Amino acid sequence: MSANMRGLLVFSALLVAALSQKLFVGDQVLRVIASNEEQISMLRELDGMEHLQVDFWRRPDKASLPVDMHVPFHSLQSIKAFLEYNRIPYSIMLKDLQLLLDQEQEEMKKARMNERSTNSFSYSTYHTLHEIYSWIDNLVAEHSDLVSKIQIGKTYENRPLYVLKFSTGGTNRPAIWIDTGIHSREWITQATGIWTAKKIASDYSKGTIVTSILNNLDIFMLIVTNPDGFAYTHSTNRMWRKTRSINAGSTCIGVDPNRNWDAGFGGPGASKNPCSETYHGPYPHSEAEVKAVADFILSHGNVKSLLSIHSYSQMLMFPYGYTNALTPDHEELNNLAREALTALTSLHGTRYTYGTTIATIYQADGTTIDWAYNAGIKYSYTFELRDTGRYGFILPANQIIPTAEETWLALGKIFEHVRDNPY
Ligand code: BPX
Ligand code: ZN
Repeated sequence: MSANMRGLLVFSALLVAALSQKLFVGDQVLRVIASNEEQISMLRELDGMEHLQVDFWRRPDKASLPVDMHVPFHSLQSIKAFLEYNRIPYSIMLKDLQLLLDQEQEEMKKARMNERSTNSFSYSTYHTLHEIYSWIDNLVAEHSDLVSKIQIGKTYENRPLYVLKFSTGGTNRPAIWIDTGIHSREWITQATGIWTAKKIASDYSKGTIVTSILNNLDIFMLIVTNPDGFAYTHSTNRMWRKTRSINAGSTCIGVDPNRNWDAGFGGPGASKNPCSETYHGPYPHSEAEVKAVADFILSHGNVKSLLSIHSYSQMLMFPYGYTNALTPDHEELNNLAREALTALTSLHGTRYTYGTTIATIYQADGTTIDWAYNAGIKYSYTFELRDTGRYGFILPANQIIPTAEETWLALGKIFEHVRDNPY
């Protein structure tokens, strides 16, 4: 081991020991190219095996899509031997996850600034829950004629769930719902949500597309949809995805909030194993965070579009994920996706794929957008933001603004379509 590397290890340990952060020294992310169904099902067997602790960053489904798996240092030898023995080709995407996490922490420390106004906030940095919640209060204070904060409920650990409402009046206008961060480790999504909310608030008075949108529609944004998980990604385990609820009869914590919705709940595109990252939970809407959103949207009764933002993979998807059946609105949703992505790509050349969830990424049961669509919300989409796996969930902070800017162009096309196609 070089002195340099030893230094880094000591540095990592010191940096995070104070916060009792889980370390990922020597952990790797492998990109696995399965060539047939048999290999796919062998990979699937690894899901939720407690001793191996394989964490799928992109899950096995179609042989055409690579599988990305985060493998802890302690099981690297056996996983690599397993892949080689079964002649499943792989490459190393990230050769030491902790090095990337150390860089991310350093950048966050450098960027600490005063947080008294949304203008001095650093949009090109990742932030803690506390910082985001005070930023929300600042935004509301600075635009009190346009923006308000609604508490729609509390999390399992009793944190408030805050929705930003952008409205220029009317009574229960047709509305667009945007949620980011339902999977807590997808940090680019909360960061994009923050930038987007600031953009909406500051563009309104400028006579832009936002003006005509907000003269017709309300926009609701839930920026930290999974606050317990998000706080945990900062305090303890950067790679946490699920909620933080205790599972009866298991030592494993948390439910996948994007498998917990009442739409195809419990099917094969989710896991019954509480130790899996896609555990669907004991029953639909068992998670306080999911129930709060579902209740709010249903009681509002006039939501016309639901946009649920994830990362990574660069995809724009629409229902369904739980069945191969196409919706009656397939053509329209598909055309709008294409139009939105033409706009997105025009800015930085970022390429997305699009289509139904099941055809584009994999079968997923109990997802937000399928529930929304079945609840009558026609324009229901999921974005999978940058990247395609080079950095995965640890997207460098210098990509926040380019990501938010290009996503904004796609959102604009969807907003306009919703405005111009009342139903
Ligand atoms: C997202 C929305 C609806 C159906 C599927 C998705 C893909 C999403 C998931 O499996 O819940 C992928 C991700 O964003 O969670 C990334 N990941 O697999 O960790
Ligand atoms: Zn996700």
